[in-house]
Amino acid sequence: MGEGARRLRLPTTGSFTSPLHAPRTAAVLGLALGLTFTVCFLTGLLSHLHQHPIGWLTLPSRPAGLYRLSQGAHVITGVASIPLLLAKLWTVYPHLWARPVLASPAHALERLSLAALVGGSLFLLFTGTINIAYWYEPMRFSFTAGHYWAAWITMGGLLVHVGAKVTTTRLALSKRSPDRHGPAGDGLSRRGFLTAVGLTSGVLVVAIAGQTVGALRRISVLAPRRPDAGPQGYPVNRTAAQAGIDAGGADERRFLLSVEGDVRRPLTLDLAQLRAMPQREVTLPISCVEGWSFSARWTGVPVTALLALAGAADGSGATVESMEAEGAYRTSPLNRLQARDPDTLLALQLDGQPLALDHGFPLRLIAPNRPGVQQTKWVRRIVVA
Ligand code: HEM
Ligand SMILES: Nc1nc2c(c(=O)[nH]1)N[C@H]1C(S)=C(S)[C@@H](COP(=O)(O)O)O[C@H]1N2
Ligand SMILES: [Mo]
Repeated sequence: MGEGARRLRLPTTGSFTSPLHAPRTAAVLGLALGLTFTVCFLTGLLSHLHQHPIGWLTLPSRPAGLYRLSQGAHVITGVASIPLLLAKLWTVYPHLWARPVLASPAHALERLSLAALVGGSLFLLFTGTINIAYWYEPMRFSFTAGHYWAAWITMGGLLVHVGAKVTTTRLALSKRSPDRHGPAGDGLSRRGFLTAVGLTSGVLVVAIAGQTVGALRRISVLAPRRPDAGPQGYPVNRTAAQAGIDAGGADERRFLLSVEGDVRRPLTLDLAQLRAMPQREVTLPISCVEGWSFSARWTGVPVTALLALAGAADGSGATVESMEAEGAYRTSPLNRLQARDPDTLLALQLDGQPLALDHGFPLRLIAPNRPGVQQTKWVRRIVVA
């Protein structure tokens, strides 16, 4: 090895003299990544809490558009992180040649945390990206479980890394920093490099944000979903055909909704009876966990009215069930705040027209501040708990 290394002339950290590898460049990129990862982590945790509710924490049904904003921000800041992370790794890779490899137990711990940080970051950005691109083959594991645990591991690594680098970062960014202007090399300047990285992130953001920001939909060439393309002018995630629902299954004349469980008067209502009840109109978004969303006008029967009619106790929650035979989106929970919100509807209409079969005809749930996966389509039963 000694002979080989001498012949190959391995570099040392000192062989890299460009200001693009200097601590100041790493510090600027590190701060940007610290910000985007913190946004991703907090918005990701919120999404997790919606889908894995914990007993003592009842999520509010307001503000109505909060989940839309939060999950939209998750995917946008996540995508913006891709060029930032690649640039950061390139800036600091000369440290791979630092010797000795492990100087002390503390140093070994710091290296271990870096493995968690770098591995976890690459894993999160990769799995997140292929998920929103509908490329599932490389994932032989549950996306949410893998992505969720990787987020904790990454943020743990990030915390140790921030602790280890806070002094260096302060110094590198201060006015007195020796590498403030860097050695005047003849290559790309630090400012040029950081501008190029920032612009790449900006272009990616504009290219994807149209899946949730309507004004950008025409220029967002990478947006997996357009907010205006689909039946009735809105996108669909799983179609009725994919969910195994045919027009026969959703037959108007045979359709019956039941409200049962912990109620004094179990109900069975047909469509004529539902249409005869007082109707409410709300403007609410569908906000998919994948970050795309659209807002629309929905008309239907408030769930509170049905619960009152059935004699459910105040403060009950409920499970909403689809006529879909199986699948992860067949049912969704309404906590007591969501069940009691006057805007939580079983919708019969979208923008004044009967729902298209793909949007959940004859009856779908629409409720404020909720992930799209919980806006159950083809609703057949409400079970009060
Ligand atoms: C390109 C970057 C990223 C994309 C496109 C992305 C995408 C997604 C998507 C689509 C979900 C929803 C999964 C579902 O409920 O089915 C999600 C959840 C989540 N993401 Fe990301 N993500 C990215 C980066 C990150 C990063 C950097 C972090 C943490 C620092 C993170 C943490 C989380 C967490 C904690 C969840 C919740 C998982 C759960 O519900 O159990 N993500 N992400
Ligand atoms: N029964 C049922 N409901 C469902 C789904 C489904 O596959 N089956 N997909 C969910 C998902 S993931 C989203 S984002 C929204 C999308 O609603 P849309 O298809 O009307 O746009 O419906 C939700 N409701
Ligand atoms: Mo979704």
